[in-house]
Amino acid sequence: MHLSVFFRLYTAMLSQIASLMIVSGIIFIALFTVVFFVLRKWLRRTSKVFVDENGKKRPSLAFFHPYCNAGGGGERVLWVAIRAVQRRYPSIQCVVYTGDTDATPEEIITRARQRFNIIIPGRVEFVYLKNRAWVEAVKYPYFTLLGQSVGSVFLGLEALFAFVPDIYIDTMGYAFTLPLFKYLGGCPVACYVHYPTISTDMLSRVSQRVESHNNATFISRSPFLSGLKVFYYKFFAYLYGMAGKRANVIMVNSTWTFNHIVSLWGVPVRTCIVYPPCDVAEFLKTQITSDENKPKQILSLSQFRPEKDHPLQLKSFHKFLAGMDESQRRDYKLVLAGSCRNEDDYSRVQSLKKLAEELGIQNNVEFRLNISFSELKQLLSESLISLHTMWNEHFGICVVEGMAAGTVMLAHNSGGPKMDIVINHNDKPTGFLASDVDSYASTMKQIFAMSPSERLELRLNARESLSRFSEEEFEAAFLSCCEPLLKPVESR
Ligand SMILES: *[C@@H]1O[C@H](CO)[C@@H](O)[C@H](O)[C@H]1NC(C)=O
Ligand SMILES: *[C@@H]1O[C@H](CO)[C@@H](O)[C@H](O)[C@H]1NC(C)=O
Ligand SMILES: CC(=O)N[C@H]1CO[C@H](CO)[C@@H](O)[C@@H]1O
Repeated sequence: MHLSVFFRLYTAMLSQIASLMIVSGIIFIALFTVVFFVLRKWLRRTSKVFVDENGKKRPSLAFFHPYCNAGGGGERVLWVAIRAVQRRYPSIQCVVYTGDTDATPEEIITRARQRFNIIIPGRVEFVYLKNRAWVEAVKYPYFTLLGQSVGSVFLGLEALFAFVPDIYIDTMGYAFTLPLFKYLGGCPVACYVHYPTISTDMLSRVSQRVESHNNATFISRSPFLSGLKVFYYKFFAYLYGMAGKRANVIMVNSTWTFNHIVSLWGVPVRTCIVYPPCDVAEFLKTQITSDENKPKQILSLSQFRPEKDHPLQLKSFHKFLAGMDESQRRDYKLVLAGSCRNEDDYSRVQSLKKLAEELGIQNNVEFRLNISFSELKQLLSESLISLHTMWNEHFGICVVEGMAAGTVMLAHNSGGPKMDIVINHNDKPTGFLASDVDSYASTMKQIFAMSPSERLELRLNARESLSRFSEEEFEAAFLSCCEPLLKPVESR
């Protein structure tokens, strides 16, 4: 008897609590929705409006590029994109969110002109962000990925409260700002990705417990901590994908990035490759003529870093020379040119010299360290073959440079050289690919055996193919990807 009373009281209390929770949940969601929409409306209403000389509102396109004054490859992309938009859609006002609070708009525009030779035809409006430190890695010694991402959302909020654009483009890879601008800002969003914040390579490295950069030994030693780290990476990759796939237009800078972004974000139909403009103007200045009077010289141009795989170059060259008699061998030379950044690089050079001696090719191999740009151009102009051996390089700007300068390219059959650069043009080859000592050695032989006129045809074709990486091609591809966003606001 007692028990059943107690039981009835108990169930009554439970149902009270449940209904209370449901009601408060509904109230919370309703309140949140109201606040969200009021905030969204208020942001847009109070935001700055640009008008033309007739007092008509000008649509705005904002670029999120907190380091717009840095002068690197990413900034070249930014300025060429702005110039392209201003030329095609003069009615659209371009805006840049920047954290370079120490530079005036004039200084930033002047630097773009001096650094990249890019003249911005119209006016660019700058929105200065004070809290750029929120996205700097040094602030987050642990959970760097998550820290920087949360930081970027706060920086994005600062940007959004300062100005609400009609279209938003992130050009620095802060994918978590995309949903913010899309939902709270209420505008279509696009992004240009140079490099995925997290890559599928990283995921597999952690799960195989390999020590590498940003590793800690105590984590890779312990299965439990490694497991946690894998979970953290997977969780982060999931969030990254959820944020990234909000973009209406996704542009990536290479096939490598395309593959990673498609596997993480999962929207191949909205993802397109837009090659960034490569600065090879200096190399294009040299005339390409017959190489019959050039010395039989192979040039390898790269920093002395382990992944560049210089030993493969020496071994291949050794194999190539192996079948020749002494008088023939004397004609051939391999030049390894590159910069030495530190002690490690320097000791690598020492061991490469030792390897050359062991192989007995030291008289045919020359090392040129820390050469100047004019020496580099000189070397390129007097070499017949450019040699590249790095496995799975994401892109390979040195491969583009070698082809622009008119050498016959022999690159590694993987990564960027295989997918993006040394590919047929006009159905004709633009260079050669190899993957091991045997294939490198036999391809060297094949190239030297070609007639100068055959090589000339290939070299000219290679240079012509590089127009894919020109500013004109970039502009055309960028505008055509963004047209679905830009066209509607232009005619509004
Ligand atoms: C794409 O961006 C990454 C990171 O900046 C860079 O390493 C790579 O070379 C770029 N690709 C091209 C085609 O420039
Ligand atoms: C090459 O340059 C680097 C940095 O400028 C310097 O530290 C290094 O000592 C130089 N190495 C040689 C061999 O000149
Ligand atoms: C950042 C870091 O801790 N890197 C370490 C990763 O593991 C290698 C090999 O043990 C170390 O040399 C690095 O210092």
